[in-house]
Amino acid sequence: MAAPVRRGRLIAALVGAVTLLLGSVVAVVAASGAFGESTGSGAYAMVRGFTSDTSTRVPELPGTVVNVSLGNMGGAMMGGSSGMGIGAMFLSADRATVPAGTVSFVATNIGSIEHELVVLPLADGVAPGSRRIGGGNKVDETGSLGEASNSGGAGAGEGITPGASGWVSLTLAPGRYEFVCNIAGHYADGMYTVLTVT
Ligand SMILES: [Cu+2]
Repeated sequence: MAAPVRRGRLIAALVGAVTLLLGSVVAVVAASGAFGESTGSGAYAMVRGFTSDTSTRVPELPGTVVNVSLGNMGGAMMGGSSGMGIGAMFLSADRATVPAGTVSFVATNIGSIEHELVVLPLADGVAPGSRRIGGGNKVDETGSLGEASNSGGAGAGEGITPGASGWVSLTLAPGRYEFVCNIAGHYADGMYTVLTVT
């Protein structure tokens, strides 16, 4: 009678060990998943919250307003001394399509270095991000419809500083447009998106 009891205990112990092992694997996977997330949307959300404190006062703007976020991972937003560098950059708009006519863009820098928004025409069938990168690690701005690169103001300037916004109002015909940040190297690092005007 003793042997089956012992075997039962052994099985119980084995099941317990396997359960523990599985539990820790699940915990590790969950932790790494959470970490992967936090370098993306988590950090992004954090910075978005932070920028609601921005001192930039954006005036009432005409037409359809498109809010554009300019940013980069790493740098000051990750603590500055992490040694992670600037990291991947992004440019995103809160709408993908707008009706033709007056469109106002508010570009807010939620990153840790200067950025800008330049609006370029994008031919049919051409993917955003596929412009040739030329001298100075920039793309050709020929045909630009306008830009928001003035920290705390309208139109062209010296770049939008971290936490600040710039804006520009344009009259857009139906078609496709590519938003780019044309500060050296930023387009290549992912700062572009597409807007369709209908
Ligand atoms: Cu940029």
